[in-house]
Amino acid sequence: MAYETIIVEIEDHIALVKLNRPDAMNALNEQVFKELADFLTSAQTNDKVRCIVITGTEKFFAAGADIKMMSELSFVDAFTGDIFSEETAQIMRVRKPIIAAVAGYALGGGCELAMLCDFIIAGDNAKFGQPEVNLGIMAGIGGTQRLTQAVGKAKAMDMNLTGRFMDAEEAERAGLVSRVVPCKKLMEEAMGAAAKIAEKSMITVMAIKESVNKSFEVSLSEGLMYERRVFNSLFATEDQKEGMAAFLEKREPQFRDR
Ligand code: DAK
Repeated sequence: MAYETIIVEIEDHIALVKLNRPDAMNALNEQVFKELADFLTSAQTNDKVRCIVITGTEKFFAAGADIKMMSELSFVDAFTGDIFSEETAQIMRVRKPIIAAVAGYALGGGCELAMLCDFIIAGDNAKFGQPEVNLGIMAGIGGTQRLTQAVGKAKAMDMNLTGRFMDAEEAERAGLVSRVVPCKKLMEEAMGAAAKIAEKSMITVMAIKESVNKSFEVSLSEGLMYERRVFNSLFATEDQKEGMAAFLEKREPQFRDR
């Protein structure tokens, strides 16, 4: 599939995906989600990709779903078309790690896309928000769910009901983002984090991602049991032997994803 709304570069086992609708502040339409889902699904089986970074520009990650596209939708269109649902499901099925590198606006569907990633690194000019309420609609891809899990009820209600934006500092304090760095250093930081992940055992990395995500779906006791079972299973890998041998021999491990 040739992409028009995203630009993909793969280097050193990192796929850098840039949202590319600059005239509309990277507003998300069906084409963007289809292209993103297509690439991320293909990355799953591409040995050249061990970690993915999704980003926008220095001024905007994405200013939300495309309001022009949505403005003419009827209830029947929205209900039967069920836009974005298959693509977001596909993105959720990606087992390789995905980092969102967010500078500037991440609003509405843009904030939700960032939250679909495994973690968010923010530039100090980042602004997060769920301003759908100003348009007479509400969040529809996790802005009332994932945001609440990330920042708690008080801030999620505040952001969804008032439509106010949260700056990078507040987002870090609230647990929405993992790190805040000066905007100019954002890509260096995000690519550095991706490089660290890319050098680990892919089996271990995918097991960790799956296990953390499990915590959102099941009770604590079930989650702990799941974690224990996966932990035990990693002792069947060559990479566990290599990782521990390397530590004891005071050298860098050479993981082979076996
Ligand atoms: N859609 C379309 N175009 C947008 C846009 C958007 N979300 N955001 C910005 N643009 C366009 C503007 O129309 C403008 O285009 P031109 O007039 O130059 O042609 C250009 O980008 C620059 O925007 P501004 O002139 O407004 O720039 P400012 O710096 O003054 O303001 C801003 C930046 C980000 C504060 C402002 O543009 C803004 O408030 N944008 C809208 C933010 C917003 O309301 N986002 C939420 C959209 S609703 C669904 C699930 C989820 C969703 C939908 C469906 N289903 C499951 C079905 C999600 C909904 C949303 O995200």
